[in-house]
Amino acid sequence: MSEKVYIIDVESGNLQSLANAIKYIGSYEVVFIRDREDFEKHNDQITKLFFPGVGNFGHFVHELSARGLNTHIKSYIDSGREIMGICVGLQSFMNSSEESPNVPGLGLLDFELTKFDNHDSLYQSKGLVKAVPHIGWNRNEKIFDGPRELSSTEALYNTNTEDSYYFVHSYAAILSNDNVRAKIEKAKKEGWSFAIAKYGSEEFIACASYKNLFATQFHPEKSGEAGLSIIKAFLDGERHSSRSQSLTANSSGLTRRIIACLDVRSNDAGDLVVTKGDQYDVREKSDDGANEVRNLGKPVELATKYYRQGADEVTFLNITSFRESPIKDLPMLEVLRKAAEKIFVPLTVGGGIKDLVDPVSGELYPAVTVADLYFRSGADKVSIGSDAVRIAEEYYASNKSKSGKSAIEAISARFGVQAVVISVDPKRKYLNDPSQTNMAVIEISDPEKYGPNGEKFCYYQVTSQGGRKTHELGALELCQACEALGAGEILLNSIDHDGTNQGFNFELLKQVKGAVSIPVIASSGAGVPLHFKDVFELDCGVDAALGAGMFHRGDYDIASVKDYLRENSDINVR
Ligand code: 1PR
Repeated sequence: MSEKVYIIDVESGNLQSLANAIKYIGSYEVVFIRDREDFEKHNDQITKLFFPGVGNFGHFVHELSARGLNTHIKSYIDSGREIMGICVGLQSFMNSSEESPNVPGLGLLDFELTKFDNHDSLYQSKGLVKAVPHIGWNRNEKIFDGPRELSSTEALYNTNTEDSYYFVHSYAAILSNDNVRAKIEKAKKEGWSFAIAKYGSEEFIACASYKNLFATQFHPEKSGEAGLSIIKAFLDGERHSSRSQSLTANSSGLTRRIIACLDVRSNDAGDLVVTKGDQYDVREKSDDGANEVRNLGKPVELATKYYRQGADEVTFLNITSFRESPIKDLPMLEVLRKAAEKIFVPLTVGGGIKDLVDPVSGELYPAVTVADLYFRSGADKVSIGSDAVRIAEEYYASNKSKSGKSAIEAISARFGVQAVVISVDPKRKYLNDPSQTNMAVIEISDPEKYGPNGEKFCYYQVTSQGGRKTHELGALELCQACEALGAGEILLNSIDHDGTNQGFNFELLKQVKGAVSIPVIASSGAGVPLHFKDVFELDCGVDAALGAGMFHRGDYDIASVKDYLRENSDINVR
């Protein structure tokens, strides 16, 4: 009979991935504990409890107490049984968070969580702004078992200083001053173990452990094989482990992410396929006029292949979902569910995230419900395209006031800013004179790049509905509005570069990256590994880069792009 493992579920995000990871590791049965009654029903049998959370600290802690779970969790810990906290789970063990003033945490650790600082001297010295949230793969700088620092061949529940793990958070227990450092030293003497990681020049607690309690700020269930081995060590009760030799470590710090993107839609036979357009046109040009949708393979198969090749994230864009309700779009949910059973890196899904009215019943499904459906199927982030344009237009029309009701605000309030990506589909619009628009204009420096009529200026005009509808709004203005409303990341496409294999759009990337302080993913135009080197060496500090066609056609695989970066640059990759 399979052993039962329990997960606290206060509906704060993608818990399916954790359940999938546990089932992948061994023959475990996963039971979700949603409230006090569930806890009381199973209490006597629980010996391994996972305590995961994403999103807003206050919302999470409030849900724990509203569901009558906080006192049960505390007495469970006091009873000496094993518990593993993840992300906001770890955070809730602290006293409080700047994110939600006046909301007390469980108070097991005497720290206050604070927000990472955009104005970090390490970034400023290179003329950059540090993107917050801290999203991506990072390493532990040091691990302490009590006061003793572990060597590079030792590990705490397999957590070591050489593998990279997936972090996604804006707040942390940051070692900001002597007072906080003194608290860490005191806790170490009392028997607490800590892993310390670094974002820019800010050190923070990446793991904490005391007797039967172990907690990580990163997501082991999203950290590939390295993360799965941590969950396994916890399940096996292996607190101390050692490696026969140390691994070949990456250079220190946050890595640049390589993302594989799969544009998914139904072909003319009704099958869900991965497709890829040239400047958003996904139909083959054929002499017989059939012009079928380009079919590059099956979504789950391709995504799994990219995971095995070392993709840091996988993005699915349901490129025609604006025509139909995703509530009815069950094949796409099935794609996500199946992908999440085998892929243990972050999954993003986009397409049709907005308030929806069911065409048959007339019932309203708010965007947050649509997003919840995707999170429950295994997504870690949702990407909003067309609706973000509408929301930004409303934001400017109302003199930058926030209604609190838009999809961006509602989803980030419930699931955290890190869960909301904005997918931008801009197209270059040439201008003779900057006064022709109110948008921020770029002066084109290279005469060879002047417009067809010698235009020396341009701006990037946003589109919606897969490039079909243009709007009197610039990419920069769209991204700034979305950041103000609570978006956590920008996926910056370029219709001009999409499918051209000529490299990323530097002009656009520099303009947008210089105007926001959330991470920006470069997208559109990658054709060879050199293009990734070029975009990461760009002086604006792009956080991640995405490729589609070059991977789908098999021109290059993800591992060969990373090998190329390791061999030909100082760019840090996982
Ligand atoms: O508007 O919220 O329903 O979301 C729809 C989503 O589908 C948006 O994210 C939009 O970008 C995307 N989309 C809609 N139509 C298309 C199309 O191609 N006809 N795909 C489309 C956009 C662009 C990139 C692509 C990169 C890299 N795909 O994601 O993967 O350009 O390509 P490359 O490396 O081959 O150059 P909503």
